[in-house]
Amino acid sequence: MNIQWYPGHMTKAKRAMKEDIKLIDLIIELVDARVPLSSRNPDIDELGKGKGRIILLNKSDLADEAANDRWMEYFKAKGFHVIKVNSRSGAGLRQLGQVVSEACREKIERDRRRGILNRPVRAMVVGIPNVGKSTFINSYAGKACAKTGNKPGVTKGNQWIRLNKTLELLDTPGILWPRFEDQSVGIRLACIGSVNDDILDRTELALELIKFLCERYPENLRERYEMDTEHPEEGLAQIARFRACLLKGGELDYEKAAKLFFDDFRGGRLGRITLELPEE
Ligand SMILES: Nc1nc2c(ncn2[C@@H]2O[C@H](COP(=O)(O)OP(=O)(O)OP(=O)(O)O)[C@@H](O)[C@H]2O)c(=O)[nH]1
Ligand SMILES: [Mg+2]
Repeated sequence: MNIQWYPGHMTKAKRAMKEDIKLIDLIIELVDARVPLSSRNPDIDELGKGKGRIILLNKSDLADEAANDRWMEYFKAKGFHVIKVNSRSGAGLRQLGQVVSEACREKIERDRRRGILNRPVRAMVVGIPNVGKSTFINSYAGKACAKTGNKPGVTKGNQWIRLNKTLELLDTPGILWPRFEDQSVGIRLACIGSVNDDILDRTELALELIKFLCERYPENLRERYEMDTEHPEEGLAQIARFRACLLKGGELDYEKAAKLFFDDFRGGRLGRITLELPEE
């Protein structure tokens, strides 16, 4: 499978990010807890040199709890401030204020030495498309300031949101990178809905995910679709039969089955699943 999605607004967004980085103190990077490594944009480390850094392990409610703990340890060991959150419910966000002051301690002290009191911390919220940046901002602000939606590419331009006297957040469009060196990264990002899947072969993608789940989470497939997980190559047909996805002539509608399957997976209806682990 060759997965690629780099629409024009992302080129613009990346340029804007390079400009805005001069104005900010802190980068709040959201990663998707189901794919914490594949969902990290390799450009951020370079771009964010010298800035405070916080990683939010978002959508942790959709990921395997044991895996979440391992990923927390992984990022801590790399020296990041990291919090496990669910931006939709707000779980975990209460810790953020404290972590922001820790991550910006140097800046706050520098300000104090120069006699600048109470200048707000300016943070840029970054991450790949659909990872939950705008949802996080709304949840943290306690009101709907930023537009959200369950598809990639909802936010098209930068928007400053002034939360309170101590923190200002910059919402940014999710960006990918022009080429995935490793196609398994592209596949994982497509599975979680960070790549526009109208341009993809959804049935092929579904087969990839079914294969993985048959190995790692067979119980989840059995429970949801009564699937015979010994035969992953038959998995999509089984889903089509189980959910009665039929074409006019009575043949199986694989395209529809794949769509239902991804809706189930992305909506957490297959249970809590993590697609990659730190040591892999
Ligand atoms: N279950 C769950 N869903 C979440 C969480 N955070 C965000 N979502 C959902 O994920 C979808 C995408 O959220 P957005 O906030 O629009 O994502 P974004 O990162 O701003 O996306 P772009 O603007 O396209 O880059 C929405 O349907 C949210 O409701 C979370 O922690 N848990
Ligand atoms: Mg957004």
